[in-house]
Amino acid sequence: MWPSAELHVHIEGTLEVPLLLRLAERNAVELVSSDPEVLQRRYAFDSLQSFLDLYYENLAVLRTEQDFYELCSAYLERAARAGVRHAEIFFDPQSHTERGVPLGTVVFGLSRAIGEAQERWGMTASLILCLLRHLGGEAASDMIRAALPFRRHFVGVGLDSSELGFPPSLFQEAFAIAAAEGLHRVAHAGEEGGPDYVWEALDLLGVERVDHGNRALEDAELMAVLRERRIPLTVCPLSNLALKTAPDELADHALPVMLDEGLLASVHSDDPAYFGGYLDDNIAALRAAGVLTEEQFGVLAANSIVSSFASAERKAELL
Ligand code: ES4
Ligand code: ZN
Repeated sequence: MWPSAELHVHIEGTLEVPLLLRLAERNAVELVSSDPEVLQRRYAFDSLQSFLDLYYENLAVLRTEQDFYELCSAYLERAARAGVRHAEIFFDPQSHTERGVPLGTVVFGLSRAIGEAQERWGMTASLILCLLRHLGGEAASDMIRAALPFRRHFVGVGLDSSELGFPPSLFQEAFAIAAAEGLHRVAHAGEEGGPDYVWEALDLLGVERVDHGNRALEDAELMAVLRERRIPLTVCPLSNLALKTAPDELADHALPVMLDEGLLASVHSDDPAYFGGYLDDNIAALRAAGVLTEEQFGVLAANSIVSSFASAERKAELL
């Protein structure tokens, strides 16, 4: 197991069925069923939107600081076992504030778990605040402004949720506010959207990293820019399979092409509770597909560390 950095995981997407049931009971939130098998069977999708519908439905069980702490602690413990030495964790504050959960409740719970993971396992982790595309540009700007009092709890801003119809251009003001605060900037692009979404994320939002980016391969000029500027792509193979944003066989995934083209790609888990696995499971599935050499797995792990926002000292320690 190569020491790695997890750079593309949504904390709300780490909500496993047993914890979902426990939190639903504790907070008196009614679920469609109390049978874990029935709930687990719903974790089957045919598109990004079909997944997002369930993801937003389930996260309604998260209400208190303790809930967010337990969610994040469980993730970090599992990630440590997967060889993750540094994690940059997405959270979707609008999905919580919209339901009346204060932002402080979310960030204090998550931050407490991160502090403990550092003490327990010497793991480093930080938070990236993700803006929800489907709520639009103005809501995104309002969210980032409302988050500034909590600035020390996160290192960057990201962009996620439904991609098609919500291009990066709508979020220029929010990302300009983030940039002025010295926050790192990343965005999901090229998952379902075409190369034009990746261009916009680079040119209009100034992102330093592209989440997914699979469809960048359709544009040779874009690939050259990503290669020359060393823009990382955080690739999520099991997510792509689950959401049908890649061919049905992992052996046909674009990842080997990305490496052959000299792109700075690394492997991540996205929403591991929903897509069938954590970082180690993604690596194991790629290994089973037999399309990457052991040396390339080493390159992918090193790429994850190089692509992170960890300090130069921390990167040197992990490489
Ligand atoms: C997501 Cl896989 C994916 N894509 C876009 N937004 C998301 N939020 C959580 N998982
Ligand atoms: Zn994602």
